[in-house]
Amino acid sequence: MVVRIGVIGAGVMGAEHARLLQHVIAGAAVTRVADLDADRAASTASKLGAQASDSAGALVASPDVDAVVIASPDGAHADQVLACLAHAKPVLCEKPLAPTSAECRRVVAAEDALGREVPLVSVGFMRRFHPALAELKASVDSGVLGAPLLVKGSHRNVESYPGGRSSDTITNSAIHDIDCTSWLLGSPVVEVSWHAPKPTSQDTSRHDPQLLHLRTADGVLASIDVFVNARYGYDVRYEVLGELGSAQLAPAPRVTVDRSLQSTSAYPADWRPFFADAYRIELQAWVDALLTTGVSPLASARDGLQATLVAEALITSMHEEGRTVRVEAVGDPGSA
Ligand code: ISE
Repeated sequence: MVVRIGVIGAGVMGAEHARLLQHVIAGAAVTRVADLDADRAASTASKLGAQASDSAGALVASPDVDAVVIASPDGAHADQVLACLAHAKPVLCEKPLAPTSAECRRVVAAEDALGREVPLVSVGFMRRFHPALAELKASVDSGVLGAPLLVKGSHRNVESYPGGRSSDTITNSAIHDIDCTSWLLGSPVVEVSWHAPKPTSQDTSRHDPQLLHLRTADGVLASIDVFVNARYGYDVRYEVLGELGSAQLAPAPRVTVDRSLQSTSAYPADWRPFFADAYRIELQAWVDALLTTGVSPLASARDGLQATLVAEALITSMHEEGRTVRVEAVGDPGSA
């Protein structure tokens, strides 16, 4: 059996997901592609041997689509997920589930209202499937570090999307660090504070870098720098410091070239090579679930809502001189 997948959004991530689903992921086939740019949808579909749909809605409704991947602009996510729920089709929505908690709550409420035993919504927090981060989490869970006390993280892009604001850095990029920190520690973020140095001269349109303090219910304090115009390379770092030890991601470069008294290694230009294994493992886990129990091991709609609530608290702190802001906890089903 093969899961027939429609991909909404043929930009950087949509095209990558479509390529993986068509040529790498077992048990999946891409049948439809939709994009606001009809030419881009047509060219992406043609390369895959799929059909281009006239709209996201048409793709979701199409009888040759069993499940949907959403990789459209963040502001379109919630309505497109709601369309998938209306057609009772499983959906993997790229992060964030939505940039506002109000939109996320609409999705959670709609999924709850279906009353299905198996949720339909998965959210693409792919770092949970990054082998090195999974090993880091295993170190924390094993107790070898003792009780975690501090987390230090860095999330650095070479250059930002044009036209982004300081809040977009939080809802679009730092949303990964928010989910990843809580997932690593197995404890929700309960309060935050936002800080920033003078902005880089490379992009004065937003606070960049930003420094995010996230405190979990277990009392661990995470300090994460997010720098979307770092220029030197795409770089993600994590260290967990516990009472008895420390564990951190090994440096990412895979190859070091030694020559002429130099030892050099290259940084990737963006997240796709850095997290290539994570995206592949995440997609395969989602498709495998669709072909068996349907119970997705990916992040849920509630995880998406929780991450966006933390992001909104950080934005509040940003607008209020970095004061500490409490984060509302997402309850169990039926309480969102
Ligand atoms: C992008 O959407 C991602 O998901 C990347 O992992 C992140 O590093 C980047 O900042 C986001 O824009």
